[in-house]
Parts: sequence; C-alpha cells; structure tokens
Amino acid sequence: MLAPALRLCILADMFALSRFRHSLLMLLPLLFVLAGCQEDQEHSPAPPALDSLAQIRAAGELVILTRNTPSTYFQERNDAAGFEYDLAMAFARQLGVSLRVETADTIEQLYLQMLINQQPLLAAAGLTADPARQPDVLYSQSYLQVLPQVIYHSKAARPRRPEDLIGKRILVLKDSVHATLLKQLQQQHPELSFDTSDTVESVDLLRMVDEGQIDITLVNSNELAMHQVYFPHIQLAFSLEPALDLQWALRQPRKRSDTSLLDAVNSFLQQSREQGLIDALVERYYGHLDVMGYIGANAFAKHLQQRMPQYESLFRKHAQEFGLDWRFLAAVGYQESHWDPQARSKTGVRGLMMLTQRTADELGVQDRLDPTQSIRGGAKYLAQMLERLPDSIAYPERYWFALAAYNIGLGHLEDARRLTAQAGLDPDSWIDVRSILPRLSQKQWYSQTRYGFARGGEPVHFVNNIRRYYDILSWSTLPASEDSILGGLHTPAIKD
Ligand code: BLG
Repeated sequence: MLAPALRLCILADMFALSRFRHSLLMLLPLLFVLAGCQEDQEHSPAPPALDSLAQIRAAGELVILTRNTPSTYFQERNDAAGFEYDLAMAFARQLGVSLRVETADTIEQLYLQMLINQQPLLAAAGLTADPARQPDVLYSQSYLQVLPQVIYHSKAARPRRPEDLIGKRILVLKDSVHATLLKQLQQQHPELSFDTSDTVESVDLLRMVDEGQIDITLVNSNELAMHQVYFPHIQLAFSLEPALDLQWALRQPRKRSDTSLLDAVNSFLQQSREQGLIDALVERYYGHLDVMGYIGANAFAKHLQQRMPQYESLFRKHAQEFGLDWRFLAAVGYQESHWDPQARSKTGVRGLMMLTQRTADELGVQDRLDPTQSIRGGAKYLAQMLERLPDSIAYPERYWFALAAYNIGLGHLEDARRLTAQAGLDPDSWIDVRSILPRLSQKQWYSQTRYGFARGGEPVHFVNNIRRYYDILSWSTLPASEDSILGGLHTPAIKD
C-alpha cells in the first residue's frame, strides 16, 4: 500500500542535493533536428524519413529492452524499479516521452530482439560491449564500471587466485562475460572446468553458493553489493581485472549517419554522471554494504533467514488489520530489535517493536515481550501516528513523519516542524524537517521549543534505516510471484 509514489519520494530525496533538472540545453539537439526537418520539407517534395530520435518523439514513447533481474528491472511493491529502469525513466522524461519496457529472457535473446525490431529502441540491461556483435550494434559511453567477482561459501577455504578454482563446482550464466572470462582462464589452467546455465539469474547463483549447491560463481560487483544482504554465507574471494564498462546498446540505424539517438543517449549519460543521478542510483540499489557495513549486511542476511520466518505471518496479519504494508511494519521491527522479542534498549524500552511502558499501557499491551502483542501494538501505534499527523503532510512523506513520531513522539516532532518553519524551510517536507531535527538536542534551539530536549538525531537514523530495510525486504520477493520474503528466493532448476 506504500504505492508507486513512495518510490519516487525515495528517489526525490536522494536527488535533493543534485536534483536532476530538465535542461534546456538537452532540448537544443532536438530543436536542430526539427529545424532541419522543416528546412528539408521546404526544399523537397517528399518528407525525409525521421531520424531515430525524432521517431521516438513522434511515437511519444521510448522503448527499452531489458532483463527482469534485480540489478536491472523488477517489480517493487506495486511499481516497477531497478537501476536500468530508473535511469531509462529519467531519459524518457528528459525526452518528454513515456517509457515502455520489453524484456528478454536471456542475453542472446535480448540481442536478437534488438536486431529484428523495426522501431528504434535501447537495450538497457547491464550490458558490456561485445565486439563480436559489431557492426550492427552501437554501444553508448560507459555509465558504470563494475568488477567481475569470484564468490565462494564463507565456510570454505578462501580462493585467492584462479588456480584455486580448479576442482571446484563452478556455475555461471550462459553467454555472460563471466563465462568468457572463465574460458580465458582455462587457456592458462586447462584443468579448470565450469558449467553455464541460462535458466538462472545472478541472484540464483548467489543463493546456490549460500546453500552449498555449488562452490563458486562469478557475478559483477554491483550484483554482489545488492544481494549480500540476503545471503549470510556468500563471500568475495577475489575480483578479476579489468573493470567492465556497463553500457546501453542500440541497433545501428539503417542510415549510418543517423547518430541522433546515440548522441542524445551519450549526452544524457554524461549529464547523469555529472549531476549525480548515477551516484544516487548506485547508492539506492548497490549501497547497502556502504550504509550497513559488512557486519550489518551479514547480520541482516542471517536474521532474514533465521528469525523472519517465525514472525512473517504476524507482521502480515497486524499490518493488514491496521491498513499498513507488512514489509514496512517488518522493517520497523528490524530497526527496533533485529526481530528479537526479548530486546531491551539502554533506556529500558522493550520487545520486538520497542514500545515504551507508557505507550504500551495506552495501547493496552500487557506483555511487551510477547511478539504478537508487541507487533500488534506497534502496528496500531504507527497507524495512530499516520492518522494524527497534520493533514498538510502528504503521502508518501507522511510515512516518514509517522516513523519519526513513532521514535520521538508527536510533541517533539511538532517542535522540529516549528523550528523548520522558523528557518524558512517547509515543515511538511521530510528532507527539510530531517535537516532540523538534530537541533532538538542543542540548548540554543530546544530552549525555544514547547517540549524541550530530545535526541533529535535518533529519528533521522531511524527513518533512514527503515527505508533501506523496507527496500531490501520488498526487493527480496523477487523473482517469484508468491508474495513472501523467503518464497521469492526459490531454487530454479539447473539446465544441463
Ligand atoms: C518512543 C515511543 C513514543 C514516545 C517516544 O519514545 O519510543 N514509541 C513507542 O513506544 C512505540 O510513544 O513518544 S511520547 O509518548 O510522545 O513521549 C518519546 O518518549 C522507541 C522509542 C524510544 C526509542 N525506541 C521506539 O522507537 C528508544 O528506545 N531509544 C533509546 C535508544 S538507546 O538504547 O538509548 O540507544
């Protein structure tokens, strides 16, 4: 129920510092193209064929061809998400057209579909340039560099160099750059053997290492960064050089001089790097380790496997009872106690949802250590906060305000909103209030407030963490249709 708008809000927050603005400059090439068309029309009776970019504008839609994988494009809650999807959406917005997504099952099929398609489209699927496909495919400039990485099970001896992989059960994606790299290694180490599969995705390969079904796999560093939080036993053995350039690809236009689409793509990607969009997407999708640290990511992965299954049905039941998204409620539970019903804070607050004694009394919770009562109480309190916030705070930011109120109480939050307004900022904007909240612990500021001192930095971390956990919990439902955290991480069959 946190709906598409919520995801946009997350991105909007991330772009706060380097907001991605429509630039007049970017429209200039189009104006020239249109002016050119106009001129041609005046001098020749037959209208000239539109160039690729003009065709996209005329159609009113940009079509991208991608793969349905967590590091490219996937369903998040009720919306589409993914690094490639978000980047392509920004490009479509800049062109002033809508975005349509087509998917291919394998890398091979993706190239095939791109080459047979008549209309101009972009392949945006974490691709690396493959010279063997030239001259029909054009690649954009690089938008991200990633390293191919060798992954092993943390309980096994750590392989440190290619020869350590001899005799291991190795599985990688068919037609992938990783299969090519292994083939190259085989030339120096003929004893090295490996299998490939086109019925799995990188996330499946990582899970298979985690469960000990295979010893080794190779994925790109961005994929490992995204998935380390789901699998407690996967570990980086070593990276292979050189780094790979991820690029968008398009079919060579029939008229070879037509570089309109490639030029537009290249200047868009350049601008995206310079203005921080790429960094924001990297932070959102691949930033778990940076934010949570390796220990934090590893603990999350363990708790997801070991604790979550016991509480999932309670989160679902009571989230539904109070009209919340269960993954949102579960994310609060993780932030509060790491899903430990016996948890206790330094200040004596207790239980899975960390209710204070006073709040528990108000909610009618008799035993804070009972997970059912704690989760139900937490859900009820969150719903109350959502209800009681001023009407002027719109969804989806209302969720972040409700979380802050859960953590420091409505009174202190109101104080922070008043200080925000006094500072000339917007008291209904989470980014603005977030920047002011820490003032509640500085005398100069809290002395002017109604409710006085509060540890205003705490709700800032609290909300940031929960938003990340919420994303991670939502993404882990991939790729299965069954809406369950662990159900999503299913074992696909290996094709022989
Ligand atoms: C919250 C209460 C609010 C209360 C505030 O404290 O607890 N929320 C819940 O019990 C769910 O009701 O607001 S008030 O009623 O308006 O006063 C302020 O007192 C809990 C917080 C406190 C916090 N955890 C849920 O987020 C906590 O334990 N902080 C201490 C952390 S540490 O141990 O010192 O690191």
